[in-house]
Amino acid sequence: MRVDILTLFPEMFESPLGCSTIKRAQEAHIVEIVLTNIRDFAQDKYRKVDDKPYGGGPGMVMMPGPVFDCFEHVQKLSPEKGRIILLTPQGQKFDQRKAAELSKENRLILISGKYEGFDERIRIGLQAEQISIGDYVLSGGELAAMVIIDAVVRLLPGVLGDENSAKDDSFSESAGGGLEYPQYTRPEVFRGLKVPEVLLSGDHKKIADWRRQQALERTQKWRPDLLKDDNKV
Ligand code: 6GU
Repeated sequence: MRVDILTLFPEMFESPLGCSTIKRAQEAHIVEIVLTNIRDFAQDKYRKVDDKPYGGGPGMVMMPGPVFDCFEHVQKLSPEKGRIILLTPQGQKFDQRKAAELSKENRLILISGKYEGFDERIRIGLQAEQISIGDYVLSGGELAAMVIIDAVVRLLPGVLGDENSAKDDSFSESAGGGLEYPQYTRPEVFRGLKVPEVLLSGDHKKIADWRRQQALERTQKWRPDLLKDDNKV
């Protein structure tokens, strides 16, 4: 997969993309992530990329010119058209289902801007789909882009060491769209708390049944909203 990120703050991505799972996925050439600075496509000598909103009001709005020029430059860097995503709190809410869907694409083009917003002609002209990561406002789309990349990249074949380890994730199909079952590792007793006997039994059928039951119980208790049909992954 190729991921292009258009941003005013490419340096924000260095650490999250340069560590751990995403770093390894890039080194293994499973994903290629390319950052492009929108400001490099500013059209005046002050490198201006935002301006006051027509009609008045607070804050600044991303100008269409630099974003369009940057986008057109980036799109030509690879033959694949790509799925074009605008990061905005007005977007569709990102979830595990969307992560799985995006992980099937060959190319993603993520555009992050400042929170007061994009000039509307950017959304219309680029025919971008809008994605939000939740109902709160961030000061920019960068953190949202990183969240999406992390959730998507770990689903790409070969990224997680154990091919099964994304399968039982919370929200995944095998978790019934609910939360994951409880996990234990050594030691067998920690500060008086013992590992449930069933997990030491070696009875795989019993263990699978217990895990399913536990997953359901904790979902009912902690996230009953996930059990509604329209929330199923
Ligand atoms: Cl994608 N952008 C911003 N600025 N705020 C957000 C968001 C995105 N998703 C949730 N809040």
